[in-house]
Amino acid sequence: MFQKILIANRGEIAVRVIRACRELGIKTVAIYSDVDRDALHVRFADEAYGCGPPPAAESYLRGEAIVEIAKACGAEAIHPGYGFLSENGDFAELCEREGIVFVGPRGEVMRRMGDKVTARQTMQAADVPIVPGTTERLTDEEATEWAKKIGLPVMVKASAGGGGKGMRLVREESELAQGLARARSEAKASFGDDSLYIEKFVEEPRHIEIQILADTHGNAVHLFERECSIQRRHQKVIEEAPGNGISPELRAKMGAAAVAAAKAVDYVGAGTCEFLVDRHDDFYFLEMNTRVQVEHAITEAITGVDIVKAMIRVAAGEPLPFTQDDLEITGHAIEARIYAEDPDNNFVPSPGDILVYRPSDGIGVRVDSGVYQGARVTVYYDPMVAKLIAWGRDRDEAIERMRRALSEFVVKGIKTSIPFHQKVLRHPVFLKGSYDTGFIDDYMDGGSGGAPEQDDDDREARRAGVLLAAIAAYRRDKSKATAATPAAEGVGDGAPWKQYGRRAAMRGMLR
Ligand code: MV4
Repeated sequence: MFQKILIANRGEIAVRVIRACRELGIKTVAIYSDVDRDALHVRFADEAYGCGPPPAAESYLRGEAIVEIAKACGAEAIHPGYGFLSENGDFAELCEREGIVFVGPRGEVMRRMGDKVTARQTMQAADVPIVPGTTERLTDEEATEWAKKIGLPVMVKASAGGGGKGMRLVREESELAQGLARARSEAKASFGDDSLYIEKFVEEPRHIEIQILADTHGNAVHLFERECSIQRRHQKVIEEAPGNGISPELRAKMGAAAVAAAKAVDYVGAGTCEFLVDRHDDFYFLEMNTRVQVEHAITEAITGVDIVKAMIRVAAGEPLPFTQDDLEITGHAIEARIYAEDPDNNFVPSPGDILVYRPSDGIGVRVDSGVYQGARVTVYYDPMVAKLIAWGRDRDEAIERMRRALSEFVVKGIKTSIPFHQKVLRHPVFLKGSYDTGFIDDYMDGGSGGAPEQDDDDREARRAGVLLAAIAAYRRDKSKATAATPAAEGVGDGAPWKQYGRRAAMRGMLR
């Protein structure tokens, strides 16, 4: 096992990795930019070194400087967390050349998955179902021909894209030329690569992803699925594990597909296969994330597996300590990503000093924070300040715990997304678990808190029908369930964190 690891990241994920290292008896090295000198991850680490000015390109993205720090302080491995250098194949190879273990798959594997056309070819060869469409880089003429062959609507996607960047929906033949031109110029500007491919548009899909773990001895397992359909502008807001209404058969099929994907590329470490699931329960590979993900904690909650420790162990050459048959799902977990954003003002970032910070606690609650009372949230990095994870024996209990935990969570000095989470956690469609990736646009006004965005009339009408049915079903369920769930309504209502703040202030607890 390693003696010392450098964590090439900041915030809650750096703290998460440091915690895993501490349990494994590994010394930790943090790096920090000039605005992060007093950050939580620096306080948690055994050693810390400055890596440059605030912009990430001049600090957390300086691969060569980071490898030099690792070599100078005697760290044998680098854990990249998520974001920053975590999916940079060149950085993984730089580490390898310099004799430092990169905690993750080989650079070649990251590049293969990072390029979506190559990823689709790889998955097709491994018999993993992909969204029907093309598996080559297309000229405009080829794209037009294929769009007609596949049948509209289609998605035009950038091969270098992912996560919703460089993507265009084309519903009519007359929109095709413009869709192609826009996707191509956006891809060129964002990625310096304007290769495009086309997929059949999957209507009202759910985002279901499978967590995998693989070691250097040829073992690969899946840790079941997470449902991440509650997204706003391709940013996940709430995730749950397991997914809603995923049958054991579908789970087994998707798990086997994800393991086949991992084996096809000799994957090592933690990874995630993202799938779209349509209303017939057909599933299609979208992309593979070759890093630990923000939402890994809900999988930890339902499996008991410490994913970050596992990825460090396999990076050190140890075999996975369990087989697929050892793994099972216990209960249900939900994560709310708490962002320093103002949900009443179109989610604009809300930087500032955290004047009061009292995270939730108690049975079934986990908080992974990147901040503390007195810390400053700057505009330089991702505005996620904490993850709140609630576990329950079943989904209803997880929801009740999440509502209770959201009502306890106190953050003052900056705005947070907590009030938005409280609204989602009370919405009948969410409670029913019958949502897809359109949830926030269709039911939460796109999250804007204002007028609903213009939408297809037809879809609106269909949605209205679904909503009325859901509310009726919710009322029926609730009248049946009131005895069992007396605190379901009311706990998270109003603005309880203000009450907590006021009471605390009256007791003289606030400075
Ligand atoms: C799609 C799709 C429908 N059909 N591809 C968005 C992010 C990127 N990972 C892929 N995305 C989508 N690709 C086809 N062929 C719908 C989406 C999509 C989506 C996917 C997952 C989670 C949220 C989403 C929100 C809007 C669109």
